[in-house]
Amino acid sequence: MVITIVALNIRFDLAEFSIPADTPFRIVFDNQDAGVPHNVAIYDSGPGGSGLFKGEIFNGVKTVTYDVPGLPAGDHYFQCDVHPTMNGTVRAA
Ligand SMILES: [Cu+2]
Repeated sequence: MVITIVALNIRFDLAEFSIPADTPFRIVFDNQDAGVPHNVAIYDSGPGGSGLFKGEIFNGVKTVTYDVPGLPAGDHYFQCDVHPTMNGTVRAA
């Protein structure tokens, strides 16, 4: 499964996405903010939860594909570690 996430103007273009639990997937992360570093990191519950995945931080404009390991069933949390106001929910079921 492939999820595409765009970052533009210090915002993600989606607030949540759903994936099958315990199944590796890919995130195509399109950072369109020139000269601005972003990433996508996933935590088990919310900010300060255990890290499940940490994508490389990189400056735009650039697209990087992350290989993400399978996540346990449940609702998790994703954010940009550089800008924690960029965040949303990952639903694994
Ligand atoms: Cu960011």
